[in-house]
Amino acid sequence: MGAVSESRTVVAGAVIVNARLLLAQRAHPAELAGRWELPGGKVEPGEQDTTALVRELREELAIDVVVGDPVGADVDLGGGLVLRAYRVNVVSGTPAPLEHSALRWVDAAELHTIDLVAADRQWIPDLVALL
Ligand code: DCM
Repeated sequence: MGAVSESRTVVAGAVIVNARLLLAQRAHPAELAGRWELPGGKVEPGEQDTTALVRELREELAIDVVVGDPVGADVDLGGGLVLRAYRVNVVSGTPAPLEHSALRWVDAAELHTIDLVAADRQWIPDLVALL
């Protein structure tokens, strides 16, 4: 029995290695398929953001990460969802697209040209500052 004002957080991870950012290509739903995002997913009720992001990146990319500082501002996705990004450092594994169509590493110039999902576009200046 949740309050009407309750919102659900979606966490996303900014993996940066050698001045390149890891992006993942969405496979679904149809309106987002083919567009690129910072990988992540929904925080479960009662779960911490950091725990959720570690879990999601293990499930989606087969990597273990340590979650760092937030990146940019929260983005209102509508429908009671709020999207939040964090820097993450890979501690083991090599990213593999277990749930995405593809992965790619982009530098700052490429980040401006890529077809990001709309919500993630708001972080471009913050991400460029980190690259
Ligand atoms: N989402 C997004 N940008 C991301 C990750 C997720 O806009 N980097 C959105 C897409 C969905 C919702 O969050 O509306 C839940 O994501 P998913 O379908 O991956 O669980």
